[in-house]
Amino acid sequence: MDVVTIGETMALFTPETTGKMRYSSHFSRKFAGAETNVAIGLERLGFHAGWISKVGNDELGKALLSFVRGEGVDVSGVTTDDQAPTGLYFKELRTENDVRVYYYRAGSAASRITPDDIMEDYIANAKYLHLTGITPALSDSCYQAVLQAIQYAKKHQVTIVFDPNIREKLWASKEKAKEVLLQLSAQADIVLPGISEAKYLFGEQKSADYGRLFIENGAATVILKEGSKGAHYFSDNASGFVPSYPVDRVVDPIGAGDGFAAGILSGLLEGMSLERVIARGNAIGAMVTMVNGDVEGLPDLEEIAHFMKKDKE
Ligand code: KDG
Repeated sequence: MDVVTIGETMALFTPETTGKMRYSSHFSRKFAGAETNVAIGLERLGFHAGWISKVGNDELGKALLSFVRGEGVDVSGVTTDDQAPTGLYFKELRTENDVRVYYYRAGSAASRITPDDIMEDYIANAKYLHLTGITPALSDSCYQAVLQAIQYAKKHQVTIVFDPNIREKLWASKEKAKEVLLQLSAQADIVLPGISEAKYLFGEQKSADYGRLFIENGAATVILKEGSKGAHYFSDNASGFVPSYPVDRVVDPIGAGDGFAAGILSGLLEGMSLERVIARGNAIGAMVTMVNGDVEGLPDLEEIAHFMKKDKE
């Protein structure tokens, strides 16, 4: 396994028309979750990812599992919970610049992931452990499961990549969110915050100061995303900025950060330089925004090469 990830994937409903969702009566049903977005992104690029989760013993859980399996992700670490349903998520595309998400996931099957669901061998056999700040926000048992995974990763020298993915709706308070996300950022080798997330965690600072603060907090490498502009990187001995790629039209920005993470992980697995790794992450993030759905715009290697080359012409 190249990468193992842990988290919740939900049935995603998107209205077929834009505007206020209250007037929509037709929805398309897709599946999405930050962690499987990354895992599917990696599979498209020719790598192998495994996903640890729980789904409900219901129709959406079965469909979700076969969708993720069908994309090539290893789902042997996913169990079915008879006591709780698969979570739901609605994505309201009001306008191009106003996308809102609504969760119906409290008490979902995935929120019942526990440390017992984390298999030591499964983590030990991966090269990277990908974690997000979403999973620890789902419940205390999910938080404990994440800590368990970190412990196994450290024991077996598996590199930890952490994307804070701050979802304020899921946290009881900003203080709790900050405490947990800083704790997890400190455990990670590579942290992938967005600039607004860095601000959430450290207050208003200059980009270079965010890099320093994450490194002082414990990370070895920080890749700070600045949306459509590109990303800054910081490590003990290097720092820089890699610009992003122009986008024809943003259709749906949700999932771009996960595409970015898939690009970063795939580039690292290929042994690329940090600058090339980030260029690929930027390109995939940009490509994801041009397609409706979290995973539908994730490219394969040929598509990504074409997109990156087009920008140079
Ligand atoms: O990054 C995209 C995710 O936000 C989306 O897939 C839903 O996992 C999700 C979440 O918890 O917000």
